[in-house]
Amino acid sequence: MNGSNQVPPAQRPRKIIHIDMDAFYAAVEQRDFPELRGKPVVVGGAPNSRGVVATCSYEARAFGIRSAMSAAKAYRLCSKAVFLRPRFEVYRAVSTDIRAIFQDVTDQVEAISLDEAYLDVTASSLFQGSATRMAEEIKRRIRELTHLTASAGVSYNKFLAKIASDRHKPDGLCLIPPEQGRTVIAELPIGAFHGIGKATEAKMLALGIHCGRDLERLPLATLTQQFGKAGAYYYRIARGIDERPVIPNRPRKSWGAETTFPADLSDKTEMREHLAKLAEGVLKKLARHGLQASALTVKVKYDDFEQVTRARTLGRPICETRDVLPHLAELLDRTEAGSRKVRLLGVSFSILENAQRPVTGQLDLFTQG
Ligand code: DCP
Ligand code: MG
Repeated sequence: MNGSNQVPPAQRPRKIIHIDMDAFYAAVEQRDFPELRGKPVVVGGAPNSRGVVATCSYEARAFGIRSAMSAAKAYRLCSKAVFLRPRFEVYRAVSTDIRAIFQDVTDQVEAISLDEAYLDVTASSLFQGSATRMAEEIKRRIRELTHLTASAGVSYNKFLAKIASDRHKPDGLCLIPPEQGRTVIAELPIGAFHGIGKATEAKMLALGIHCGRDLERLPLATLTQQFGKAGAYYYRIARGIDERPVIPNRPRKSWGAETTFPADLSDKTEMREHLAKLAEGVLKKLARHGLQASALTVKVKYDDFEQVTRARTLGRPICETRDVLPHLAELLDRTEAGSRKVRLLGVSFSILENAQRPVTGQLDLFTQG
């Protein structure tokens, strides 16, 4: 092999993908309530409250409504917007689904929030190592599984991958290759730098720094003098250097689901059915993550809000819902459910291990088509 143009791994640029869902909470609401599609939708506090906007649909953004704005101001900007309270359980469920998709690509996943994650795919050989095609596939699978769109950015570090995912929103895919990194940063308005907040932006503008190019002109000493420790970060970012690693989130030790009922339950058969449904949902999720559990916990909240849990370890992996049904029933029997009314039931599975699954099971998702 001719080694002359082979770059040693440590110097080879990394391949980082940043994924960010579009108008996340609002898009989930428009998905679940089709009558909201095409309309300005604001998710957050009530317009007549002191609450704030968590997010809003793109239609609402056209009126100038933004995240973190007071709901009252959002109402002034667009009184015909539909104002909704957030449904966090639904957003969390979507988040779990998209994280499972990321895990199919690599275990080097750092989730930043419910709707946002960085993936380091440098070592991944899927699609002959094409990070752009991996990002396309992730977007396709997110759409298929959740009926929502995500935007993806591909670059050689976290800073640029995030800039890239923002560029072609919504439903965007943008690659910033190493040779373009510095140009993109040079042209970037200073307020668009992630990590530069409103106060720093104002200070930079006062110093005559309007874009990346202006920032790059300043010597390190001036930057640290003006901005302290952050100065060194700005100095490097201005040159397209960001060595922050993708730090995979620690695996969770347990997974669960619970339901609060609109009316308290007193019938145990009904309770067992609910537990079975909850267990089935969680087991499906575990399977998608390639995980198996060997212990389960049932949670019961009585109508007076007192809460108890009952747990059991089965010395073997749990795969099928039908295997856990007798245990769910037994755990429920060890509570006072039935003689006391129940307002909430929950099931969680713990002691997770990676399921033995064939490697091709993972690759299949990507080799077709
Ligand atoms: N969020 C929030 N409060 C904020 C910002 C965001 O509660 N100040 C929530 C609501 C968003 C979600 O986090 O839906 C994701 O935040 P993003 O910044 O990614 O915003 P969106 O996904 O809503 O829109 P975009 O399409 O710009 O990513
Ligand atoms: Mg988003």
